[in-house]
Amino acid sequence: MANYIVVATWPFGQIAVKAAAPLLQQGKPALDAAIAGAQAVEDDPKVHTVGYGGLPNSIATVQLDACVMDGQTLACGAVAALENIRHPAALARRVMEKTPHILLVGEGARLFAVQQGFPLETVNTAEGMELWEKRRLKLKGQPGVLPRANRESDDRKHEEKQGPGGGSGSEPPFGHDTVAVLALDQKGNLGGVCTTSGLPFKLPGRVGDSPLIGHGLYVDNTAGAAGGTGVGEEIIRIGGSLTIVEAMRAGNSPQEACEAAIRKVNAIAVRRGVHPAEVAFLALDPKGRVGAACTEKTNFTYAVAQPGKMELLKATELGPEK
Ligand code: SD4
Repeated sequence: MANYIVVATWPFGQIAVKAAAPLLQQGKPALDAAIAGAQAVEDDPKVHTVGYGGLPNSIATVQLDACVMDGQTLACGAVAALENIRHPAALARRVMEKTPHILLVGEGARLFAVQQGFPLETVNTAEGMELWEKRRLKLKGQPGVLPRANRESDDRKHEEKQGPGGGSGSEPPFGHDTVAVLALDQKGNLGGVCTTSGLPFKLPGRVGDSPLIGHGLYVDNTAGAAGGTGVGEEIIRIGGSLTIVEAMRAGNSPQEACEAAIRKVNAIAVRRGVHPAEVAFLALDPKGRVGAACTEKTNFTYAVAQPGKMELLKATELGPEK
């Protein structure tokens, strides 16, 4: 039987693994499958935190962030604060393949997209704008607020019932959610993608962890793959994904590596007075073992597809050490 596995963050990760698994089944490379999975989420207007229909920043503009990484060659590419392009993950791949660079931002990234034949589109949707406007009135124009401040009790009730992302492909809560997709193909290669519209109401030009190699994503066939979601500032502060991959290289399982990274996030969040930090990590090693952990009250779930099986699992939640 074919031997592959693909994992993706949050309940809408099910959309990603459903799109990616058939490609892995056909023997396609991990990176192709991960990008196809991520793109299915980018295209879904019901997912208001990734790609088309993502929630805008403080000036009502949707700015998208994404990166991709190939575990065999360590080739990687990324785009950040990208406007008017629906598929930032595919564009990140073009940066990887067609330029000597790794990260293009803002207007430069958009110009490169046009040169590469990507259509310029309005990625705001009426529904996304309506949600944004509703919350803007409640926030009274405070710019750049982090998810906890963005959230309302209705989001929390929704999450208590269904978890963030709100059931398969349905309405996610307002605060955050990124799709990180990690795949292991039949040849034993790892590939990964991280794509997001970032924090709603972020300041224009704000870049989170998601397009930063080593932070929102890191993939290396010789150690493993990891992706992050949650408050990007707290993930960047510990170099989240690279920390996890290096812990796997040192002999830890993906689960142990994710938990160690969350303990580190927790300790720093307590020190800085921002606990709970709202961070989650997902990891996959070259043997196909999966790990996932999150900070308290994050209620992080992730989708897993492998031959003959698809599941939505709940991550281990860790509070600060007493
Ligand atoms: C960011 N990490 O822009 C992203 C947002 C996110 O769950 O993942 N939210 O900071």
